[in-house]
Amino acid sequence: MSIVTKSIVNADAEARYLSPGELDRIKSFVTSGDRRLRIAQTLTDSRERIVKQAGDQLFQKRPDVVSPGGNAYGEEMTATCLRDMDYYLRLITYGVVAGDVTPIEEIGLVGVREMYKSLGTPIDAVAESVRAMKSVATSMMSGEDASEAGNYFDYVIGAMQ
Ligand SMILES: CCC1=C(C)/C(=C/C2=NC(=C\c3[nH]c(/C=C4\NC(=O)[C@H](C)[C@H]4CC)c(C)c3CCC(=O)O)/C(CCC(=O)O)=C2C)NC1=O
Repeated sequence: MSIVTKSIVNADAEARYLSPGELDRIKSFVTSGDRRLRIAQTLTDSRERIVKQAGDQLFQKRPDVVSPGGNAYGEEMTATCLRDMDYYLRLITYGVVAGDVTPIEEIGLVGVREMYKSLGTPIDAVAESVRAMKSVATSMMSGEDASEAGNYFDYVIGAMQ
């Protein structure tokens, strides 16, 4: 839910006008809109390159995951691993557009430890893949955009620690 919808739901539950604090938060959501949309556009346009380069970095850093016995060993499993990276990049674009990490959390982070544990996927290596995507993606952006975008990547990485 965006901050706009959330504020309206909260205010209406108490049959009151939006508070100064709520209006302030909505204002900052609106004024950061151009930046957030620009970031989402860059991530969307460059998704293939981001996933590919970050995947290469991950497999160089963690050759174990693509070696015999590794969770992403073999063409099909490696493709599934890259697909998961693409999933997280997509969820990050949702968060950036919403200006809120809730969609990332609800779609991709609730129960994620248990899920990867049951798949035998080392979650620290998934976190490493998101770190690599952050580095590739933010290198395509100006300083302030990079720092804003970085927050959403960090949120995902933090949830996987
Ligand atoms: C949008 C929300 C969402 C997420 C996040 C998601 C993740 C997800 N990753 C999966 C598998 C997998 N995920 C990986 C990923 C990796 N293995 C590694 O060693 C690497 C560290 C890593 C890549 C960075 C692999 C290799 C599998 C297949 C595991 C298997 O089938 O044994 C599966 C099991 C079912 C399937 O294969 O599709 C799910 C549900 N699905 C979703 O709908």
